[in-house]
Amino acid sequence: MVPRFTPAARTGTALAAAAVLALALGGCGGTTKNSAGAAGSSAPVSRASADPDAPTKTGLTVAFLPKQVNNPYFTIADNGGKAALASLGETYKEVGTTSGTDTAGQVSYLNTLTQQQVSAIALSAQDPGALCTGLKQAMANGIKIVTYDSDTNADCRQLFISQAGAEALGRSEVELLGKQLDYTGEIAILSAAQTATNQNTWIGYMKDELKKPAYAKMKLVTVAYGNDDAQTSFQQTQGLLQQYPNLKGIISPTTVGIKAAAQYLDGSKYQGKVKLTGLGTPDDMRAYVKNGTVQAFELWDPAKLGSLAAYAATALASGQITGAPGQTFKAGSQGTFTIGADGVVVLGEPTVFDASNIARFHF
Ligand code: RAM
Repeated sequence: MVPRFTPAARTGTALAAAAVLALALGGCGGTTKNSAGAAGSSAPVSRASADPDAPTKTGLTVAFLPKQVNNPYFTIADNGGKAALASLGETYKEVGTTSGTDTAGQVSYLNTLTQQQVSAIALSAQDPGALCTGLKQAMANGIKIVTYDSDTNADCRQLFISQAGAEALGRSEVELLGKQLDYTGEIAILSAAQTATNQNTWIGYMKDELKKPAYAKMKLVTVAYGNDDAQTSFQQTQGLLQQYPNLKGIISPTTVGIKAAAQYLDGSKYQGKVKLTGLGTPDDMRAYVKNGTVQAFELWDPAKLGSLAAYAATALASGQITGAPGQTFKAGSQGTFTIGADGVVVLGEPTVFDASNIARFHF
């Protein structure tokens, strides 16, 4: 896949690459491994020693910068962060763009937060490299950076709060669809933005899963991009079905995409015939499970993801952790979490929703 960058994003990526090179030339040694959900890495973020017993600082401001502010998924996630910060007595704010493909907009919101000297930023990145120059500048100014949901390159943040193991997520979506198709037929993926780190990581694992002998009769014909925009995702679904008349299934690893695809299938002759799975919220998908448009899909609890990001940001800003693997921090009623390789913290296992359990979930 050749990623498409906006001119601004391209400039950002080039600057980021230059910054990474400068760090490498500056003698910052060590290598880090690319792990589940991490976008790739080069020079590690410098990590001073942590004081696990340091008191939680008061008066902190943690800013959430999601991929897209008007995406219901991020409303739930960021409200989870807001509630966690309220329980700690810290200040929450949220800023961001209304488009999932406005990388230049995300960079500009980031730079404003740096000027405002917030204590920490929780970011869901539209692109793995484009924000790196700004993120490194923020970190140089003492601002702690936690990515959540969608990572940057690992050297551009202290921690990545991953919704679930990226590999398991990618493979399980293929498995969910395979079961429904008797492991036979043409399938397509309806993704979000072409540069989205999280979707691209999952798609990488989906393609790998499809190489297994069990999927020899299943063929991925294309990956379409709905940009986390309802209308674009709807049109892309329509386009897929027109272009591939033998299409038997669609995986949409985005809450906006799967909802739009379900909406399209529901009103079409393909309803129940073309299978759809992916990542959706139970509230969005309830009606489609009820009427048979969708059998099963999965997700984690977005509010818990946002909450965990807020606790992690607070622990970083308080000096209790620095982002090094093996360090632990407390996340209120969610318990204690351990930082893994490359500064990745995993929320937990996703839930598979179907007619048997969807009534129990409300988000
Ligand atoms: C969309 C966004 C988000 C992703 C979810 C599943 O809302 O693309 O990044 O994690 O779907």
